[in-house]
Amino acid sequence: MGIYVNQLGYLPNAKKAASSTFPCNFQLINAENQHSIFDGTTSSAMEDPASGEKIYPIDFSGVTTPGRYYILAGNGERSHAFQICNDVYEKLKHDLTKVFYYQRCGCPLENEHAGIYTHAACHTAPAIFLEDYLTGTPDPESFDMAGGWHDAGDFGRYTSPGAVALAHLLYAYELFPQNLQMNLNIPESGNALPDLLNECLYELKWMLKMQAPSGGCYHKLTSFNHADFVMPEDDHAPFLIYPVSSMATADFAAVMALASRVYAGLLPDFSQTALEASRRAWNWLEANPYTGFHNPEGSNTGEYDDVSDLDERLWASAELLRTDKTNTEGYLKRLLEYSQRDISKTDFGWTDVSGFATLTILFDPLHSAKKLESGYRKVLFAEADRLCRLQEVSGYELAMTPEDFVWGSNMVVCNRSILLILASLLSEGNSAIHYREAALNQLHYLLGRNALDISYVTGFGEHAFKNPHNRSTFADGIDLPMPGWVSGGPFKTPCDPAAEAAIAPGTPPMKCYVDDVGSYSTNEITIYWNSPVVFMTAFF
Ligand code: G3I
Ligand code: 9MR
Ligand code: ZN
Repeated sequence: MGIYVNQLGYLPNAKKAASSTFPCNFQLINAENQHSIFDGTTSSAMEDPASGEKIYPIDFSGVTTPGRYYILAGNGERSHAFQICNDVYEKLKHDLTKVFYYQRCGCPLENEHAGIYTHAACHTAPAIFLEDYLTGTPDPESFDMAGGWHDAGDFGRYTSPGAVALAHLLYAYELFPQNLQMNLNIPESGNALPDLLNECLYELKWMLKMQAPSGGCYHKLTSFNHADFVMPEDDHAPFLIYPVSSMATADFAAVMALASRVYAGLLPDFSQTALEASRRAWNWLEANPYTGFHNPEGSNTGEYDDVSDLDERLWASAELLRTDKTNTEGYLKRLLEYSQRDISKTDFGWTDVSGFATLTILFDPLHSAKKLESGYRKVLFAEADRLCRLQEVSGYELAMTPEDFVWGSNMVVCNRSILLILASLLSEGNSAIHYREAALNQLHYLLGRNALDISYVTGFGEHAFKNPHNRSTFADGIDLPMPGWVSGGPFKTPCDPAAEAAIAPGTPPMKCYVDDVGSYSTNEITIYWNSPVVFMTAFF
């Protein structure tokens, strides 16, 4: 039995809703003085397929007075406490962004910037090619590949996931620069750049090292197998440069074009470097077909394999068309060609980046792809309307079907929120409000309005998850993880020993989650699960 709320809270002028598992009369109680300021009754029951629960929705949108509250039912059940206030997501936005600094590889994290979460420089030894490692080449050529962000709870650094995380962050900055000026207290703070761009630059500079002389980009830089649960500086396994893949190359081409644009007025030299790297990657793509990626026998680091690179090529062509005016016809030709293919146009994850193409086409002030705009608009609104319908039949106003709870389902939730935000930005009047509310509902789910009554962001909410599958969190001897991490979240077919032990077969998808450090398939953290939420909070 429970009443589930966004445990962080609500904006005063937004819709405010909660989910109860039982019908009741309820009061909204001021948590400071225990006075009741509102009373209401749950609405009629809804069967919620993703959680297997019968849900009785609660609405208290009428309350707009800032304060700290909880919901109290007639039977004595109460919800977690939450805020109503104007800057309710400010600190969240800051901490969600700060964790990218904690993922930095190749430099020490000093007390001045990292607080208690310090560690020595990690993974600074030169890397060698996988091929040389496998064949045991004596004295193999080695390369300085240091830098970038650790991908996740592991120490690997992978080109495509890095590009996707950067894309969420850089598009957020491009759309809402005024909301992303926060000081992150990182080594570069106080220079001429906003800290968000300082942090992204740390990853971008590393990513430039991932481009081979051919213009193609290496798929990943990892050890042969995942490290034990040690601090990063205690992991001394050799780091290996894996072969070039077309997926990595196309994601690289796209994100470097985007970066070239975002940094143009601020760091002209870097902007030029990024553009040239993007063009070289594009030329490689034009000369080379799809190349998949598979781990060699015996290796277990992330695969990030993709059966198609069309969506990546689509994104690269759209980005370059917008940014690079030296080959307009060449990019447009490919963009038209890929656009006609039967692929999604609305995803923002590592397997499917097509939504970034839609974003860049529809938000280009130069209208570089003018004749494609109406088609892309239609596709975007069709998907936004589908998501609105999904959340209308969900007891949690969540735009997910039971099948959508894949590994990292919270990313699916958040990327859907991004799509709804884009629909809101492209609409006016009541439609704009409608899409915005739907987008915000997804944040409420993430922060506690869900069947497990849990906030999937560390440090935010009375019942926030605490045990991410993250090597440094485990090995640092500090009780709590740093605040601001987003968990991967429920996975309908969990596949790690910790989750298999904790989750009974037949558990509904929304409940297939365990806050256990061992559960990599439900409770890991990654850079590209945090980045969409930075986008969301920057908008809200
Ligand atoms: O693509 C299929 C889709 O067609 C199908 O409908 C769906 C049904 O389950 O599955 C989809 O494939 C899933 C794929 O992710 C794409 O979402 C796989 O089942 C699922 O196993 C796969 O999980 C990935 C996981 O690695 C295992 O490969 C996660 O997305 C990905 O985030 C995760 O990434 C790991 C890295 O390997 C290493 N670093 C940490 C990171 C996070 O756990
Ligand atoms: O810790 C690893 C995690 O970061 C990855 O996402 C996951 C999938 O690649 O793999 C985890 O490592 C596990 C490995 O795959 C199997 N042996 C146990 C490892 C975790 O303790
Ligand atoms: Zn490292």
